[in-house]
Amino acid sequence: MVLGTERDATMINLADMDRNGRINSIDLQRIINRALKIGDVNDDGVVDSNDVSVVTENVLNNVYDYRSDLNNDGNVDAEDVQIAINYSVGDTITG
Ligand SMILES: [Ca+2]
Ligand SMILES: [Ca+2]
Ligand SMILES: [Ca+2]
Repeated sequence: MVLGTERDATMINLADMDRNGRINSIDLQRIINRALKIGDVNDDGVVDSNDVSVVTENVLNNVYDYRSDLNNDGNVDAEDVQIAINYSVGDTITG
Protein backbone atom coordinates (compact mmCIF):
# COMPACT_ATOMS: atom_id res chain seq x y z
CA MET A 1 0.00 0.00 0.00
CA VAL A 2 1.34 3.39 -0.94
CA LEU A 3 0.06 6.18 1.21
CA GLY A 4 -0.65 9.55 -0.32
CA THR A 5 -0.76 8.44 -3.93
CA GLU A 6 -4.14 9.95 -4.57
CA ARG A 7 -3.15 13.19 -2.89
CA ASP A 8 0.09 13.28 -4.83
CA ALA A 9 -1.84 12.96 -8.06
CA THR A 10 -4.00 15.88 -7.01
CA MET A 11 -0.97 17.94 -6.14
CA ILE A 12 0.61 17.19 -9.51
CA ASN A 13 -2.65 18.18 -11.15
CA LEU A 14 -2.68 21.48 -9.25
CA ALA A 15 0.96 22.20 -9.93
CA ASP A 16 0.80 21.49 -13.65
CA MET A 17 -0.28 25.02 -14.46
CA ASP A 18 -0.11 24.72 -18.22
CA ARG A 19 -1.64 21.23 -18.20
CA ASN A 20 1.02 19.57 -20.29
CA GLY A 21 1.41 16.62 -17.92
CA ARG A 22 4.78 17.78 -16.61
CA ILE A 23 5.90 19.95 -13.75
CA ASN A 24 8.77 22.11 -14.84
CA SER A 25 10.18 25.58 -14.39
CA ILE A 26 7.33 27.14 -16.39
CA ASP A 27 4.79 25.73 -13.95
CA LEU A 28 6.94 26.80 -11.03
CA GLN A 29 7.21 30.34 -12.36
CA ARG A 30 3.44 30.54 -12.80
CA ILE A 31 2.85 29.27 -9.27
CA ILE A 32 5.26 31.84 -7.88
CA ASN A 33 3.67 34.58 -9.97
CA ARG A 34 0.25 33.60 -8.75
CA ALA A 35 1.33 33.38 -5.12
CA LEU A 36 3.08 36.73 -5.19
CA LYS A 37 0.55 38.25 -7.60
CA ILE A 38 3.39 39.39 -9.83
CA GLY A 39 1.92 41.29 -12.71
CA ASP A 40 -1.19 42.26 -10.76
CA VAL A 41 -0.32 45.91 -11.03
CA ASN A 42 -3.75 47.30 -10.17
CA ASP A 43 -4.12 44.90 -7.25
CA ASP A 44 -7.53 43.47 -8.19
CA GLY A 45 -6.44 39.86 -7.76
CA VAL A 46 -6.18 38.99 -11.43
CA VAL A 47 -3.44 39.46 -13.99
CA ASP A 48 -5.10 40.55 -17.19
CA SER A 49 -5.11 43.17 -19.93
CA ASN A 50 -6.01 45.87 -17.40
CA ASP A 51 -2.65 45.38 -15.73
CA VAL A 52 -0.92 45.59 -19.10
CA SER A 53 -2.74 48.90 -19.63
CA VAL A 54 -1.55 50.27 -16.29
CA VAL A 55 2.07 49.39 -17.03
CA THR A 56 1.76 50.84 -20.53
CA GLU A 57 0.34 54.09 -19.17
CA ASN A 58 3.13 54.36 -16.62
CA VAL A 59 5.68 53.90 -19.39
CA LEU A 60 4.01 56.50 -21.62
CA ASN A 61 3.70 58.99 -18.74
CA ASN A 62 7.16 58.29 -17.35
CA VAL A 63 5.68 57.32 -14.02
CA TYR A 64 7.74 55.04 -11.82
CA ASP A 65 5.55 52.61 -9.89
CA TYR A 66 7.37 49.74 -8.19
CA ARG A 67 4.47 47.40 -8.97
CA SER A 68 4.86 48.20 -12.65
CA ASP A 69 8.59 47.51 -12.48
CA LEU A 70 8.09 43.82 -13.11
CA ASN A 71 11.74 42.98 -13.71
CA ASN A 72 12.92 45.13 -10.79
CA ASP A 73 15.54 47.00 -12.79
CA GLY A 74 14.57 50.43 -11.49
CA ASN A 75 12.81 51.54 -14.67
CA VAL A 76 9.28 51.13 -15.93
CA ASP A 77 9.73 50.62 -19.64
CA ALA A 78 8.81 48.47 -22.64
CA GLU A 79 10.40 45.40 -21.05
CA ASP A 80 7.94 45.60 -18.17
CA VAL A 81 5.05 45.93 -20.62
CA GLN A 82 6.24 42.78 -22.36
CA ILE A 83 6.45 40.94 -19.04
CA ALA A 84 2.94 42.08 -18.12
CA ILE A 85 1.70 40.76 -21.46
CA ASN A 86 3.47 37.44 -20.86
CA TYR A 87 1.88 37.11 -17.44
CA SER A 88 -1.60 37.97 -18.62
CA VAL A 89 -1.71 35.82 -21.75
CA GLY A 90 -3.03 32.31 -21.30
CA ASP A 91 -3.25 32.56 -17.56
CA THR A 92 -6.72 32.72 -16.09
CA ILE A 93 -6.55 33.51 -12.41
CA THR A 94 -9.96 33.10 -10.87
CA GLY A 95 -9.39 33.79 -7.22
CA1 LIG B 1 3.36 21.88 -16.96
CA1 LIG C 1 -4.89 43.18 -11.94
CA1 LIG D 1 11.60 47.37 -15.25
